[in-house]
Amino acid sequence: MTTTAPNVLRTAFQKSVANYWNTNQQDPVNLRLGEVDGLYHHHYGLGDYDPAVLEGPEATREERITRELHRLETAQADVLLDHLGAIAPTDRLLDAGSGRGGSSIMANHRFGCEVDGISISEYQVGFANEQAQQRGVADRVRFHFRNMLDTGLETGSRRAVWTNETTMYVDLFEAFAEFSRLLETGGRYVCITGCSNDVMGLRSKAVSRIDEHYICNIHPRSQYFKALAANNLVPISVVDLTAATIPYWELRAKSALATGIEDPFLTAYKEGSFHYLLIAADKI
Ligand code: GPP
Ligand code: MG
Repeated sequence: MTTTAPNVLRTAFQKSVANYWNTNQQDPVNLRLGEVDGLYHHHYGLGDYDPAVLEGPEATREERITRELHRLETAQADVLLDHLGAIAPTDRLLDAGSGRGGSSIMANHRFGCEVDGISISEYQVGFANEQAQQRGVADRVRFHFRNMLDTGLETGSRRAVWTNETTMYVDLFEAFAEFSRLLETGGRYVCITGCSNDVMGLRSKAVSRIDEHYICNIHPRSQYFKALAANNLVPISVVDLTAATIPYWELRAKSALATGIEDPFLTAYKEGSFHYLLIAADKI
């Protein structure tokens, strides 16, 4: 059963974020990629693109680029799942900020486990549940209109929790307190995020443009580790994925689906003011 907790949207900020994702429904950069194989992602890509996609017949060039961008986004979700540790079919996982459901559906496919995804966008929850239905996994993968800061889910019920590019929408101390509560002892939290580089001081113009574009608040790298330590979450892996995500942005900049945010990402990564980071941490 999919469920809703009371008072999901509590602040003006949360309402504006929900409104963005509820009304931004015709986003071709996400829908055209999702249509490739029915896995709809709301995150970026990892790995080198095949330069051959830029060659060959002009008539099918855009289609080749779209498929390649989608392949890199799916590869990103696979890297996240690789860091969850051993997951049994009897385990329960939480996808905090589940978007249109791609990562959750991949996790169930890989591990056979139950996955709950939560989002503050009712549109996204509906879309993702429809995907689970179509794939015949709605009994194991469920999406709910809930707030990751106060999920209402059972304490200690999760073997793993992940956030795939969603922590820039929340206070990290509040979010990690809730994830820590939900995890069993020894359970794993995995985060892929974009974070600003404290070594460069305050946020760069390019990072501010990314915040403005998505209505988010990118956190400094240091905040992640302070908030993990404050919530009994002990890092086991920290992977700088910056170099591996740059090709995705370079290919996306050549696509007709480009949204205009490609240059700020490329500038921020290349100037060193911003990192694409994976952190895995265990609950003690
Ligand atoms: C990805 O979603 C982006 C976010 C969830 C927010 C910002 C992330 C950072 C790492 C800063 P998307 O797939 O909806 O974005 P787009 O429509 O641009 O592809
Ligand atoms: Mg996208």
